[in-house]
Amino acid sequence: MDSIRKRTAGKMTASWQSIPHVFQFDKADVTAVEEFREKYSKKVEKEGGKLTVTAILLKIVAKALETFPKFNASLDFANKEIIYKKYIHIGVAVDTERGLLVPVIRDADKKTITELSIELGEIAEKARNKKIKPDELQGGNFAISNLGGIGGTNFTPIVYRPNVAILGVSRSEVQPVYTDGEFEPRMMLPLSLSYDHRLIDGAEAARYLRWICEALENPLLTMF
Ligand code: CAO
Repeated sequence: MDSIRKRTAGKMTASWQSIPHVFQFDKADVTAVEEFREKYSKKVEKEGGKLTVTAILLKIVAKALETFPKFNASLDFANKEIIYKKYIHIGVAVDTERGLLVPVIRDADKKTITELSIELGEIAEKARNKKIKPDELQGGNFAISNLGGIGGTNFTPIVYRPNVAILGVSRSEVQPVYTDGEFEPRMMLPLSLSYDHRLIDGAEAARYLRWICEALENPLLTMF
């Protein structure tokens, strides 16, 4: 095993053995998000970023973590304490030739979608070019794992300890959705949420994931 495989193996074993995982699934209608991406991709490109679904999700998830502080917390199980974080740092799973790396976007809530697009592109490139520093892989409170660029209808990522949840993103596709007596072609994004049932209850997880779906469908909701 090389150092990355050893690290991944150690972290995954520790997480899987200590966290009672539950998985929640949902689907977001991202037809409007795709229109937005198409409309503004050139603008973000001019500033040096790629307006991807992951960058948009970073913005929405940052707001979701603010709204649902339990998902931005960690558990000190020995002392039976919940540690609520006052900052929003989000890890993003990056597929590299050397294996999985999870660089962290710090203070995601304070950044614009353009800034997040630029930073995501930069850290993913650094991770792939072996330029990422150890401290850039640490300190995340929540993580996003997007396998949609590769494919698949759904999956259940493992929560990265000491996080208490992780969002899995699968491939969006056009599906017939029944609305007002008719089927309409809509772009649907399958999402999964893996969470630590010691801290988070099923109803809270369902509400949190629904909130993310509704925010993708109607971003004004994030401003309440
Ligand atoms: N549904 C459909 N298409 C998607 C998609 C999704 N959910 N996510 C990405 N895509 C498409 C993009 O639109 C892009 O298409 P174009 O080249 O035609 O524009 C292509 O897939 C590649 O996307 P990207 O990588 O440029 O964009 P991103 O910012 O969304 O993703 C990153 C960045 C780092 C998340 C991704 O490159 C990656 O490494 N994913 C793998 C993560 C992983 O290994 N997870 C498993 C960890 S175990 O939990």
